[in-house]
Amino acid sequence: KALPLSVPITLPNGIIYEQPTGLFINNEFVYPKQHKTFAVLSPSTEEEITQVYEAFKEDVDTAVDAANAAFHSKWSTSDPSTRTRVLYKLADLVEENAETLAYIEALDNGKSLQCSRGDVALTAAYFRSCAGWADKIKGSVIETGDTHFNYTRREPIGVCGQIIPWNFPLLMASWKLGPVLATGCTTVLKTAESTPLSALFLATLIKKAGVPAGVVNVISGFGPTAGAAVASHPKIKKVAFTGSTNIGRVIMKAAADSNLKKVTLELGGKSPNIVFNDADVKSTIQHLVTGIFYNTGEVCCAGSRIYVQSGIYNDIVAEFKRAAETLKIGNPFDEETFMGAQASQQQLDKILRYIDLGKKEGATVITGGERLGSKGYFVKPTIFGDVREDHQIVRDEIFGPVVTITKFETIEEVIALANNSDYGLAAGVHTDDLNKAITVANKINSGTIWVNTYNDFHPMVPFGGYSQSGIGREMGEEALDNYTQVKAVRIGLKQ
Ligand code: TXE
Repeated sequence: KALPLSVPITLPNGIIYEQPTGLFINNEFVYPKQHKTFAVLSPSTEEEITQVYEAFKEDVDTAVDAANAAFHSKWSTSDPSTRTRVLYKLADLVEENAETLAYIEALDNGKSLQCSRGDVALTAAYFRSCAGWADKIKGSVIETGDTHFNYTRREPIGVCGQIIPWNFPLLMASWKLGPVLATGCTTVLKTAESTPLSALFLATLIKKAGVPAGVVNVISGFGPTAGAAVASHPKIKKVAFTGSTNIGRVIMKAAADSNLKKVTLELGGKSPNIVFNDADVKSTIQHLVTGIFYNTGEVCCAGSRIYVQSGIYNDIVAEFKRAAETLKIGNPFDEETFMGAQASQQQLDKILRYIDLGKKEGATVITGGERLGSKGYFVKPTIFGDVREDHQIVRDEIFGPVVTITKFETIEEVIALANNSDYGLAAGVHTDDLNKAITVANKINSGTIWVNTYNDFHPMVPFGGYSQSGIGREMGEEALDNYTQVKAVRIGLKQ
């Protein structure tokens, strides 16, 4: 029996909602050509939530054709206030459906409601911020003397392909779709295979907000098939990817080998979180906890390498251990839960493998170091001490609630330690001395530095990686640059 294009799902709060299962193309949910489906699991129960339809290359072609037709409609050339209006409306609709979206996300990704509610709030805030940008995209007039008149235009780049991960399925969709809608581009967005549900639900809101057909197309599917078809599509002018550094390389190669589409990448990290002797212990502990245990550590900019100055080291270790041990882990729908489940069996296995490796490498487990229970992908908050810089648990992105803690003496030493990484996504600095904070911030090789805070996002503050953590920026004015290109017009004037 064929899977319907939408199925009723009962959420743990008793609300029944209609979950779309098809591919969202031209503002309609449609069947893929092959009518194949795949299962979506709940990471907290390991049970199937529903099946959804799977896109392959031929479906990507259909979606790109829709996006291409929409790009050549009035959408990209009419008064930008049209786009402002739909973005404001979309932000309002996200807020009106906030609880449903938060529950879908917790069900599909396993994260706690505390986290998913935060994601929904940031999603609405980002769409609203993009609404404000839509009519503020400007070119310039360039003076070269009276013989010529020169001006530039910032034109939308065209059809985009966007590939997102499973750790923030809704929020990453908003970081991708916001600039598309603000600049007048169109897109085919592929969700991660383990978490397709919230973006499909968001698609219903996109239609309700008045986004014209074909502007946003959302497909569910796997990386090597649908994802690869997006990255190498000849009609896609720009690809935006968030995911692993390895697949980032694959995307860049596919872009180069096909049509040299523009590429932005938001990849992995191994971000240092530095605590100086003069830091306020209470608030710093809070930021260390948020840094590594928020969203079960499945955060690209997680503060996964903690460096503490010797004078405060013992206090911080004791307090941090205590804080980790009092965090509530478990059922994502329990209002008290801070950490829900890891997003997938694959992710659980990877984290447990690294915990094992850390023990074998000779590091000391200060707390945690094991799975919690046997049903659902739960891992105890884990702190490793006695680590060496060449340990793999200090070098590799684990993408879970696992952190290393190391003692240091001087500013110079900790800057060198912090920069001893292939990645460069984020860093934290905790100190009461602003001069020290700025000195360290200037010398650290990363796209974001948080001082006396961590994992602290704002729609106006750009985010992205140095080194192997990525190319390009999301949010802020910088995000718009990736979706526009500059045309220079030089006119010879009759003398
Ligand atoms: O990532 P993938 P995985 C890191 C994290 C995690 C590891 C592996 O360390 O443990 O990566 O996760 C699509 N062509 N991050 O294997 O494969 C895929 O379908 C085109 C950090 O899940 O990179 C999904 O939509 N697309 C990260 C997306 O890429 C392809 C978030 C991410 O999956 C593809 C996620 C291909 N050949 C993982 N292969 C972050 N920066 O936040 C896969 N995909």
